[in-house]
Amino acid sequence: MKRITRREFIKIGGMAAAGMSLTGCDLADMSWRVFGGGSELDPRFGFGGDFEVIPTSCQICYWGCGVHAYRTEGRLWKLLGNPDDPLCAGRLCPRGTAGVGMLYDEDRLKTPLLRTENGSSQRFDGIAWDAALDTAAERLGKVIDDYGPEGVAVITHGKPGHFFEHLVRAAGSPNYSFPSFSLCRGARDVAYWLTYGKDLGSPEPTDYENAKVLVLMGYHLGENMHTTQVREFASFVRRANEGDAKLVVVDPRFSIAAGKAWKWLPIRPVTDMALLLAWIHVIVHEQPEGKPLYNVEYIEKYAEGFDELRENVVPYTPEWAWPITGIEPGEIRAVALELARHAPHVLVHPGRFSAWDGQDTQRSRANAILNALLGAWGHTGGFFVADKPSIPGYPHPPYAKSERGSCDSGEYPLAGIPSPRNIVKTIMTRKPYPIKALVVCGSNILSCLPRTQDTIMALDNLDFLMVVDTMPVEQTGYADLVLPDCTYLERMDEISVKNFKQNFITVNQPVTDPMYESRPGWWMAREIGHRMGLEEHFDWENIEEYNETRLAQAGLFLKDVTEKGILPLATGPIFIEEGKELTFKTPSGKIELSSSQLAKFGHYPVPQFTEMPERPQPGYFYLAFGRSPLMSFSRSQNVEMCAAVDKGDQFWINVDAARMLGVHDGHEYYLENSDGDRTPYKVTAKVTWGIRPDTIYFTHGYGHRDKRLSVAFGRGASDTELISDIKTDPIMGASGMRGNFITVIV
Ligand SMILES: Nc1nc2c(c(=O)[nH]1)N[C@H]1C(S)=C(S)[C@@H](COP(=O)(O)OP(=O)(O)OC[C@H]3O[C@@H](n4cnc5c(=O)[nH]c(N)nc54)[C@H](O)[C@@H]3O)O[C@H]1N2
Ligand SMILES: Nc1nc2c(c(=O)[nH]1)N[C@H]1C(S)=C(S)[C@@H](COP(=O)(O)OP(=O)(O)OC[C@H]3O[C@@H](n4cnc5c(=O)[nH]c(N)nc54)[C@H](O)[C@@H]3O)O[C@H]1N2
Ligand code: SF4
Ligand SMILES: [Mo]
Repeated sequence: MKRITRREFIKIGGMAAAGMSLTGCDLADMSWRVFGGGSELDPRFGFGGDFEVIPTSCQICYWGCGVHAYRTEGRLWKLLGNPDDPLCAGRLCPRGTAGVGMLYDEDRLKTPLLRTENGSSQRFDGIAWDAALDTAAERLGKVIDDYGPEGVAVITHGKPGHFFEHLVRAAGSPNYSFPSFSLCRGARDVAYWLTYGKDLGSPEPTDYENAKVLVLMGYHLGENMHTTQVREFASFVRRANEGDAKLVVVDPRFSIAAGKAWKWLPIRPVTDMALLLAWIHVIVHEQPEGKPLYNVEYIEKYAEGFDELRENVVPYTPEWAWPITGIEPGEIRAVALELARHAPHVLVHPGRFSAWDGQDTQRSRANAILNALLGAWGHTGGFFVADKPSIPGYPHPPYAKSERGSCDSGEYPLAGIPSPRNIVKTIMTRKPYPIKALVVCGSNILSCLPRTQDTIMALDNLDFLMVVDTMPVEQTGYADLVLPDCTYLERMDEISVKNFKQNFITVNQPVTDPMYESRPGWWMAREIGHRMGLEEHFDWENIEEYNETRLAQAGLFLKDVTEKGILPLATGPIFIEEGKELTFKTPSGKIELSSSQLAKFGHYPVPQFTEMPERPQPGYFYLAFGRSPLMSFSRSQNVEMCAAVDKGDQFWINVDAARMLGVHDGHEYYLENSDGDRTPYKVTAKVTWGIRPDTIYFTHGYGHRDKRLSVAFGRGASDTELISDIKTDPIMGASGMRGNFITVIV
């Protein structure tokens, strides 16, 4: 990775000791707390310990499961699922349980840190909060004076990032961005919004618990660990084992889910669009039993654009798709027939991580269209349609309109917000205008953004980089100011209004006081806002008042949420079978099989297939990546309990491919992409038949380089550092990350 000169990466040795004491924290006896409590000690099963139980909500990923935190002698002992929570129904995933380890992680950021120059070297000094907040306000204010409000940008994910987004927008900048959009599910959500007038959001409104046929395409449930989905999936698999349902898994790798499947279709990577189009072709053009396979009544009642769609997919036969995808026509037809036979109680899962190959909105459109042809939207076993609860936002004054617009506003009118990648590009190129200050909160931009080398170069162009984080992840080493957020277990955040089968409100609340000198992000944003003269936008005293005010607008009280951690809301019917009337907020008021919006903006209104022009050279492989069940993105690798169990720091390679290259199971190797970017550490080979010979797989979030992360440092590879070839979606700017080829250095 290219190192820079001006913004020197500050290593552990460069950190001054001031303010680094371990105030109020005794970590010596932590291990028994993490490892010791077996289920026989679980207070829920009768252990008579002296515990307080605090209902809160997990923020290790953004599913936001309800948690019961068990506290004893002022310390957190255990985290269990809140049985009243409609999402987790009382069971957390392993990452959620490991929140104890995050709270008591000794490597946490402990005090505000300021970059200082000392002759030719730079270092961090621990500074007091007042000085840190003054510095933040002054440096952000200076960039606004010199370059206008658009010169400040923010990249955030989850809570409390929202308050920093608010800070930057209150200051007049439209440059706020989330990795959860254009690096994750944005393309899928735009596609569903174009098709049904409603995005899928999170949690997804899928009902595979009741599906008769479930198709997972690049969606590796069981490794991808959102609790609700795994629970529903387990119940689906039970039915499948009893012969009542069928699972189809499309994945170049024999995933956990593939192991439960009726059919595993090991597709050639990034050719899923061809498979979807072939399924659509069969469903609208073939009549093996003498009648149409699509849901004629449903399409006539709810959809428009069918003729244009039918015309469009004439060439996309299973025979056409076979050489592209590697999946035989008989297999393609068998799945299409099974779907049609059980429609509308079927689901071709829309997936979540959809930033693949530059045709992501169109591929997700093909998925949305296929589901519409089967009538899945609104039916049990397909998608439920729960109206969103209306809890107004905080009534702060409107944001000033930016004259210049966001840094990519002209480019992707259907996206609504700029992509993090375009913020980085703008910082690098100063086009259309300079961005000179960046705030990062709750996102790890060196792990989530492809072309790490660009990101690091861009950081060097900034006058001010402020990172709000809990851990000394590598990006903090490039910051001018590092602000230590407390963990979700030490603070309250903004309420979450969840739109699910049962709508509800939840909130996280402190289980312990903030450790060390850490403080809640909402407090930092408010303090900085006041120092920047934005008091009108921060006219609340604290987070409780903020939440109270929001809830009062809907006649609700915060204590009703904090008491049980969950406040159920009226939901109404969610399936056609229950009397749900379907309406669609598309321009035509119908499901748009042919999208008028896409046509308006000069895109194909119906999906077309464009093959990725490159294929791997001999000795190179498609780079596939995914989740480890024990890890949340790049954020739990330093939790000892997760690291002790996880085998995510391995790469999968096919037996034949390994033999060809001379790679041996269990041995360690460097990985390198076709641009010569190499992993900094060796990674262990897992030689297996469970992956296509043209593909290498490993899990995302590894390859931490900062020595201050004593557990994570030096383990595994970073997929991000190997992704140099970004395939940008022309419709909404997703940064497609599945277009790179890699090899093993033997
Ligand atoms: N444990 C855990 N669970 C999580 C998260 C986490 O960090 N940890 N994060 C959550 C979030 S935000 C998201 S977005 C989701 C992401 O989870 P998913 O939406 O499931 O996405 P990925 O993790 O990218 O999926 C990887 C799967 O796709 C396969 N794959 C790779 N290339 C292709 C291809 O071209 N075609 C097909 N058909 N398959 C391919 C891989 O082999 C792998 O099995 O997970 C969520 N759940
Ligand atoms: N190469 C590659 N890139 C990807 C993906 C991939 O699979 N491969 N997945 C994509 C997807 S689906 C997503 S959703 C994004 C996720 O991208 P990010 O949201 O950037 O995810 P993380 O890597 O977990 O980074 C979270 C950061 O927040 C910090 N943090 C944790 N808790 C707190 C807190 O309470 N407060 C504050 N202030 N900080 C906290 C962590 O220490 C970490 O530095 O990445 C995307 N990028
Ligand atoms: S799925 Fe796991 S990590 Fe995510 S919120 Fe739920 S318990 Fe926490
Ligand atoms: Mo994501």
